[in-house]
Amino acid sequence: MKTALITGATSGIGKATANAFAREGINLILCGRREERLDELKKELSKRVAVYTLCFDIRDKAAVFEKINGLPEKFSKIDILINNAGNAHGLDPIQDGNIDDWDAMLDINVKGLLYISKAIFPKMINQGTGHIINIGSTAGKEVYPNGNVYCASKYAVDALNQGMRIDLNKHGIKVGAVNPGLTQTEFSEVRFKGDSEKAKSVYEGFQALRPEDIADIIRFVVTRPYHVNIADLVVMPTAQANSTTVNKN
Ligand code: NDP
Ligand code: 8X3
Repeated sequence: MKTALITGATSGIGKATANAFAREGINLILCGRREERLDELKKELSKRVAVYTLCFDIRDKAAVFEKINGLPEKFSKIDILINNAGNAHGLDPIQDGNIDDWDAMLDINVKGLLYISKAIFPKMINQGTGHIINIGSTAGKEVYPNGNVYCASKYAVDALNQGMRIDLNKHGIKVGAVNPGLTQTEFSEVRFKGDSEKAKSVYEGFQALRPEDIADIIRFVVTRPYHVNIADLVVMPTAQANSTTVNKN
């Protein structure tokens, strides 16, 4: 049986992926900051697979290494890493951007992803096998108005996805990205700092992707034979043509 570590498993795409993996019989290490949600998920998914939870802030470098290096023997072999934790903070013209928001996006979406990956690389290299999936975004393929620093963080994920694939190639480790378009999760709640009306309006007038749609694709990606690596995949709602063209009625 394989084991997957999923960051940002308490909500949205990460949570849906945890559910999809449990149905696939993949054991789980679930990460996030909201302990209660991790506990609930563990209770539910333990009916199907072995589940271990790690509660920490991905920005905390020491905590990342302490938690990953302290995994119990049963969970110490990690076959699949889903680098999913992340959010947008704010949607402002760059000249009006909030520096704390910039720090949050770069510290979580880029540096946090790097810390987690750095803690797990040695395990996968020792095993001579492993699969890393980086959750990028359409925002990492095309910049949109006011997206500036969030887009930069996702362009960085795109670059890191390519860099990891090149440097880990000789170790037999698969690396690929899944880049979603508009997906209805808690993403916009976080971006707009709890303004639920504003968050809801992002997904009004068209059928956005559901987190389960992305989870199903991630499940497909990790269940391909070893010699098949889906390196970079972009998925949008049918109503979305690019970052700025959405068919709303
Ligand atoms: P959610 O807000 O629903 O989920 C974000 C997850 O990230 C939560 O589980 C949260 O857990 C975790 N997280 C955030 N900050 C931290 C932190 N500092 N330390 C640890 N965990 C953290 O959003 P999504 O599911 O939509 O987002 C998941 C990924 O998908 C992100 O990388 C996002 O950029 C990407 N994405 C989303 C799209 C969308 O339209 N929704 C489209 C394209 C990409 P907790 O708060 O418990 O720590
Ligand atoms: C999330 C998609 O377009 O809201 O990465 O930035 S978008």
